[in-house]
Amino acid sequence: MNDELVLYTNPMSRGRIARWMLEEVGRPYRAEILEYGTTMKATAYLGLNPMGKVPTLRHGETVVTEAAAICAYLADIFPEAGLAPQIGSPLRGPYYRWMFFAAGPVEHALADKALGFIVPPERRGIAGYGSFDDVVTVLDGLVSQGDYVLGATFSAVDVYLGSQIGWGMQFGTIPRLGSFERYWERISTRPAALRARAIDDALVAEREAAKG
Ligand SMILES: N[C@@H](CCC(=O)N[C@@H](CS)C(=O)NCC(=O)O)C(=O)O
Repeated sequence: MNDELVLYTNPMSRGRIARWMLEEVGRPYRAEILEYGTTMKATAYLGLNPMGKVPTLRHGETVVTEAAAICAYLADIFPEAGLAPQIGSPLRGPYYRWMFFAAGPVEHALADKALGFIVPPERRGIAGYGSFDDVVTVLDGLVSQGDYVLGATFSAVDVYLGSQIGWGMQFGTIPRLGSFERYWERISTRPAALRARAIDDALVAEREAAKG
């Protein structure tokens, strides 16, 4: 059976989240670097991800798109990495809860923030995330109650949600609250996170050097 892991990514993209997760899992994988507007929109790649976006993970014949789904898939398919609570564990509910909260309301809220879109107060009932401030308040409480989202144990939800918080602070779409800074410091200094960042940073540097 072909069970090769291939990450389709660009070093300046959410593909960094998937690479971090792959490094946490610790299995060999190969990365294919795609370019914005060209190879990402080529017919061959649209067959894998019709959105023409990165990241995409291919595991043998299985194709997974969406950074959150890639994190959840890898955690489940490689349980020995200990990155997701087992089904039946009392932590499985909170794990789903915060993974989906991060992939839906949080991603939406941060994208709207970056685009300068503010939900009119009288329409908050329609927006799944309510208001940007509500999302920040919930996240502040979440990362203040323990070392990780699930308390004492690091999991795939920290890779995904943590990336949104960390890169949100870097891009100025999320406030630099003390709780966020401390949480990001805790998770982004993990060996797997450092390895992933070094690989993508080196790819960015190579591309800058090639441009001259
Ligand atoms: N919800 C998707 C978002 C993916 C996404 O928007 N990726 C951006 C890079 S961060 C992209 O590929 N943009 C290229 C394009 O839309 O042409 C995920 O979480 O994977």
